[in-house]
Amino acid sequence: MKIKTQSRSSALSNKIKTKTATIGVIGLGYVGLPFAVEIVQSGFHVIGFDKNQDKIRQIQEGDSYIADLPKENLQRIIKSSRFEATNDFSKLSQVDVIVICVPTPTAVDGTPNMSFIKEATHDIGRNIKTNALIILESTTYPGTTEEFVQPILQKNGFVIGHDLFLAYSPERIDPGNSKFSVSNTPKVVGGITAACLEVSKVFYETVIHTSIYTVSSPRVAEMEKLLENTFRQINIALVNELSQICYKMDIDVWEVIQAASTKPYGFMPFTPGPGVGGHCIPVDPKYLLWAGQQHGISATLIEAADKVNDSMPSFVVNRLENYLSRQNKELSKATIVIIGVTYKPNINDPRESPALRVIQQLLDSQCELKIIDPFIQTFSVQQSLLNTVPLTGEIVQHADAVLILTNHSEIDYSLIDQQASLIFDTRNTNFVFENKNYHKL
Ligand code: SAJ
Repeated sequence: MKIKTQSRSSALSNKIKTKTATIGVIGLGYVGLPFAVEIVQSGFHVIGFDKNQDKIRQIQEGDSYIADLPKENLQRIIKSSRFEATNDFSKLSQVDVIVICVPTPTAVDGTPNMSFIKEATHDIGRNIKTNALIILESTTYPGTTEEFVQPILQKNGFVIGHDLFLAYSPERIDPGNSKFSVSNTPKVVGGITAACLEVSKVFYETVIHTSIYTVSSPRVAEMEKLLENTFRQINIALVNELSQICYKMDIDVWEVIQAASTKPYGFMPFTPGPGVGGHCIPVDPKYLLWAGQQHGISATLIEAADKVNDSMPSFVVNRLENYLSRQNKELSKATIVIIGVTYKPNINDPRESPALRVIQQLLDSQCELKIIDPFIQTFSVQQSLLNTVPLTGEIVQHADAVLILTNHSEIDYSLIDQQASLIFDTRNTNFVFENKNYHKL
């Protein structure tokens, strides 16, 4: 068996090294589609799979729905005829390597929703050929690859590590980050067997030319991703809680963080804000919390951090109300200009954005809102569809306050500084405000 396995995995490695392997990517979202483009650009034929026919159509029309993927790049790889997007999963029979980049949401009670990984794995099990490599990249609870994915593939008659290879490698896509991309961010990989690890290492070295860090098992790789993002969630909660204490003690929390950052070792700065959004930081720690609970350990630190981060939208609204009352204005009768809907600056993604929770609370308080976000035209807040409007001097002049929730670079902050009667900046925006009624978190 060992010799045959060796020849099978080296045959696959050779197909990868000679770029004659066909690569499949399941899930063409903010992780899968840019990765598929990267793989085509490194010389492979790629088939992108997604259940969403609209996405397939948009891709075929060269219309990129991913802010980090310029449509010119997408159109170029489509013209190269080395990329096809399809929702015909029977074409999985044509691929030698398949990367799974499907969503891994959590239910309201924090339970992992494995339906997307389950469906993708069943599609693969029904169609994939022998000697193929499957790599799960979706963030998930430790044990998923070995205890959830592997058994489904084995039920289709495969012997993992012998006639099918399986590994886990966490995606490290940072939306909006122009410095770090797939091709220059180190990749962590854990294989079910040594042969699985070897062939997945060859894949990443060939495709993204970045340093590959191998670990002893998929669950180590699954767990390290959760550490990466739970580390962020807890440290963001720390500075959020610090901002609440500093506010009460009339201490500038930003000055405190800047001073602490002078320590050249043992400290890493995070910034307070209106809360924590996106599809990673609010979600990934819940997998760690859930995994701990399954093993009788209640990860109280993660729960406490969630509570602090979740308290920030109300903290922001209460402070805004406080600033308005100093001008004898009532929040319920106020017109507020909101700057920024997305969960972080210079991207077009509003998912889980704390701005949505602030906006909801202000709407509940009967405020009139003028919402500015150059990256978003319409968005929904609890069943109601809202529109953004362009920033104008008139809108700012007639408002009782400007609330900066997401500090996109292209916003005209000087206009706000000159015309606003009150500014509450929850992001310590990189602009020197001279407005006499300027407050920051
Ligand atoms: N946030 C703060 N204070 C901070 C940092 C972030 O309030 O100091 C808020 C942001 O405004 C946002 C949320 O937290 O609402 C998440 O921000 P993020 O910078 O963590 O951005 P994400 O969610 O896009 O996280 C991704 C992650 N990438 C992957 O999971 C592959 C994360 O691991 C990256 O470290 C992060 O990008 C990054 O560094 O930008």
